[in-house]
Amino acid sequence: MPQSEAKLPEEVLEIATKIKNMKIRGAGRIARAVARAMIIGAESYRGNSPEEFKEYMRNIANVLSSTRPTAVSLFNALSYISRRYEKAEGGLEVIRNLVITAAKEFINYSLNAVKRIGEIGSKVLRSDDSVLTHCNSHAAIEAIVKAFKSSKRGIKVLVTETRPRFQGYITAEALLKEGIPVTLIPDSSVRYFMRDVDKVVVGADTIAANGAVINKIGTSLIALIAKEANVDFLVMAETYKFSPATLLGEYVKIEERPPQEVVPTSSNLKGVYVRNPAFDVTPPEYVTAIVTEIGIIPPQAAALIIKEYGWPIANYEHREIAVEEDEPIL
Ligand code: RI2
Repeated sequence: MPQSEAKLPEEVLEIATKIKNMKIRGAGRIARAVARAMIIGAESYRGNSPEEFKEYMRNIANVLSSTRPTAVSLFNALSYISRRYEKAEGGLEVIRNLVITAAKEFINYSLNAVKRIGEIGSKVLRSDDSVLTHCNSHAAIEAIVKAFKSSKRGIKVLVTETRPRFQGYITAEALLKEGIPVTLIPDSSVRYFMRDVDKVVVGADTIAANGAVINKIGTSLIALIAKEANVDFLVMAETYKFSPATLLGEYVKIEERPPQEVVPTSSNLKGVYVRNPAFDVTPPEYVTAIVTEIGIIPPQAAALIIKEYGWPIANYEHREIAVEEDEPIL
């Protein structure tokens, strides 16, 4: 049997499973993880046909692209890599190297982009700002920590719990480790606290061509409350979080995760329908600015970023529906 049809490397499947069950999570980290999986896949190929190798890499990319549907960073990473080897000619080693080089380039680019966003984003924060953040965004944390370390020692942070997966705990821990004063608050208390907030700083999973920000569920409610209170709402997002396909009219698929994340199976709510969307959409008019690695832009400039600095239009799309929406699960 050709290796393209054979079992894919265990390590690659493990990365896919970890993305699916959110052991690997965060849009940037997911993108770097699929790039790493492509490297592992390329290095593990034992056949000798370049065409069969391409088919085998396609299979790996398909497995990776069926893990989670919303963060475009995953699809942009795969497209960046596949664009390099799909049309290439040459022997197996030439093609294999193209995959590995492109994947390494993506990982390096991504790590540097997060750092750069930290530098640019940190300048927007003032020395005694009270910042509110939601979920766990590496880019957002990078900006807050960088600001704090560059002598803006008065900064303090309100962190939402971020139900149902409580990623706010990871953020609170990370900020605390840097010595930043942190207060953890329930998601539902955001309006209660907004009067004490100077800036909201969040990450993004995807940014659409019209500047709409797709981020962790609850983000749009926070944006609404920030707007009401006249508080700046800042989004930290690498350019590979911008979705090229939305420029061509495609909608962003919102992931619905298992209802058991919301209600434990042990509960006695038998027959109750439970919905668990992981993300929501914040319209551009609620976003003050988006901080990217190439500079700060108004959300209305999202289409320009896609056109000028755009990542190749994703060849990949999510092929699996995570949850049957209309089945009672308990
Ligand atoms: P960074 C996360 O999604 C959160 O929604 C977070 O705001 C976003 O990815 C961006 O994270 P999830 O994977 O790339 O927790 O900034 O569902 O780390």
